[in-house]
Amino acid sequence: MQTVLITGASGAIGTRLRRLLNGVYPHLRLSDLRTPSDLAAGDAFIAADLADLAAVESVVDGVDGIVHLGGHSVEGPWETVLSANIIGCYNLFEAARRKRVKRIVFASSNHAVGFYPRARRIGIDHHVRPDSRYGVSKAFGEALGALYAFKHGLRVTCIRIGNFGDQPIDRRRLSIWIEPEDLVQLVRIGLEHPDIRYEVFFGASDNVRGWWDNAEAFRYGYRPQGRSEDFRDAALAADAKLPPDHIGDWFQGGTYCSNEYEGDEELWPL
Ligand code: 15L
Repeated sequence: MQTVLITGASGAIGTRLRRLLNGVYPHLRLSDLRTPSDLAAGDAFIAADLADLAAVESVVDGVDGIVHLGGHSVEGPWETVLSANIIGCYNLFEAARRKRVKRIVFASSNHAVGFYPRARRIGIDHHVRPDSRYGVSKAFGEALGALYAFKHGLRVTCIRIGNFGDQPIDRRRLSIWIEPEDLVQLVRIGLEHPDIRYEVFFGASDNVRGWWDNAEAFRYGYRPQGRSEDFRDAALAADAKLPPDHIGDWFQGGTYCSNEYEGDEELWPL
């Protein structure tokens, strides 16, 4: 990897990752709709709208690998999700194919499988169960990644990111938290490991309360260092202040599940 592009470079994850990846590859290229507020002299930044295929083609021209963080990062109206995460994701993969980019690491989300109960341990062989339009867009991105990997030969890694940050912020996040350095490990496996063709990993640190079997990531050498239990007391104290949400508390996706919920509780556990 000589030149690596980070889309969504102005977002919370993008801002952190570009600092941690600085110096790892000879050239980092950054892109987003908005210019990062902390852009340094010498940073290679190109503003682009993912919904504009021609603009995306010029952003990906000449890069070897892409970390695709761009798009809408929470639940939203269909038009927003459609433009940023469905059309935008398609444009990114299609532009990468046309410009012969070798690898893509796609920031998927736990919300692609949010409708599994917390009582179930799941692996990547479980069907997707999106908990939101946003989760559907992440399942779409994973499917698109498989198409471009198996049909067009790109090497694609999808990381179902749990909750990214310096520490887990509540009970649910004790199960799905990932510290920034652990996400960097997974991204680097996706960009560098010689055996990657198409893989899906769970983006989680070493969480004893975890719900996910991350055997594939471990097989590629992932060794998470973050331990959510180190922050248990603060996370549980913060959790005690949250409003009651028996639907959100039942499912892995939390409030993404209880939001707009009209399902049949008599069918639980699912
Ligand atoms: C996500 O996918 C979102 O991008 C982030 O904002 C959080 O909501 C996270 O999931 C989560 O589940 O905590």
